Amino acid sequence: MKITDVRTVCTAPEGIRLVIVRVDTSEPGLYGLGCATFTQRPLAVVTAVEEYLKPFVTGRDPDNIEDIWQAAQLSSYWRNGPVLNNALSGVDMALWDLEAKRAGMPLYQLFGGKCRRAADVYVHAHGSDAKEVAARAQSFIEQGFRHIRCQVGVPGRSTYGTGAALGPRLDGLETPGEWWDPRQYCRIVPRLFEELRSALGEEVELLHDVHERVPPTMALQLAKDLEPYRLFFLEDIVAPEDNPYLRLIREQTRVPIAMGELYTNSAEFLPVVQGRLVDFIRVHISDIGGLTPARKLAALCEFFGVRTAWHGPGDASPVAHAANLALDLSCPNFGIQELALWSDRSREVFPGCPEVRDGALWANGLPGLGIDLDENAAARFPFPEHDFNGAWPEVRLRDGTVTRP
Ligand code: GCO
Ligand code: MG
Repeated sequence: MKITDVRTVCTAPEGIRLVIVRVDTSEPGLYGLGCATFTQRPLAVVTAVEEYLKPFVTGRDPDNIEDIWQAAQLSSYWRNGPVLNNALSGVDMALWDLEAKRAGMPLYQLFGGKCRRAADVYVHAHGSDAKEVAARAQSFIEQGFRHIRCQVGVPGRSTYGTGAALGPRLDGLETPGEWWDPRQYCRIVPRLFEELRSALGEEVELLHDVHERVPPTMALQLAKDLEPYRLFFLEDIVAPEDNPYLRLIREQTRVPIAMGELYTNSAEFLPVVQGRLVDFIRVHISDIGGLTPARKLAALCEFFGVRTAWHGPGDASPVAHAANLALDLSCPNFGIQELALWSDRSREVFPGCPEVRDGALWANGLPGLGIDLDENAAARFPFPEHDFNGAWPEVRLRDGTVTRP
């Protein structure tokens, strides 16, 4: 058997740019799907797949997943960046999908079988003030969810995770941006969780994402201020570039730390796992090159007592979620799975989306990733034309300094 074709399919059923890779084989009707979504630079990934990976892997035996991964990664000499890793992930996930389809079993079975019946998920309750967040969280609790990420708008500021009203745009700059104030945010977040605990009680698990938006020592203070509210985890408290601060934070606070959606290579995640500096690893699987490296990372984490919490936002496609789920079900050190709920549009484009029930994600038991791609439906949701092909808007401090988004 040989790989006969590799191509990308671009679609945006939720308005978020997704890139899917389909790998065809010489066996009629046998193909695999993978996720190659880097939503801020999707067209660069498409070029990497179509112009470089397609000619590189066409004609190879799709059974040789590890060899193809290693050879493709080294073929660019310079490696480990998000564009090439996402492209590689598209092919890699598709090869695992193919392998499990040929074996006639779900991918989690090929990975060693289920350690649990389903994967607990967390969902997003975001709002412009604490009352709105509490109301959304309450409605999720009523729908059976037990883990909820809560984000609140900082009045008049461009806050991650909320579409809260923005203040006046900064003027006097060549490119006016939205304005952000880390101190104001650090004062508001503990008050949010105080209100949430009194509105929702102790039973529900609450999570929060700092999104690397505050300087390290301010983040440490925030973690200490949040201790009384017993979070399930506090995410991306620092940027990957500030990894060494994690030791300091670790020594001074008992808040569980989740890190890693921005990591793209082992030089970033290895010291953090080895030093037991985090409780949860939150790598975005396609950003490190797909399932082949993610399986190794999961196993590494197991020996260091670090649990998995694979990144699962709206810009991880349902194909990526199916890949996450294959690991969630088969890895003993699973912690939690992030989930962005799918509308009927996504379910139409991706038949076989995992089922969401009782606060968890359930696999459908079909061979491979268990998910398909309806290309006609996908074509009805082309990429949006605004936003510089996906690039994120600038966020700036009050004096105009550009800051992390
Ligand atoms: C999360 C994330 C995302 C990212 C997004 C970037 O869900 O934890 O921080 O929302 O911001 O995936 O494209
Ligand atoms: Mg995050």
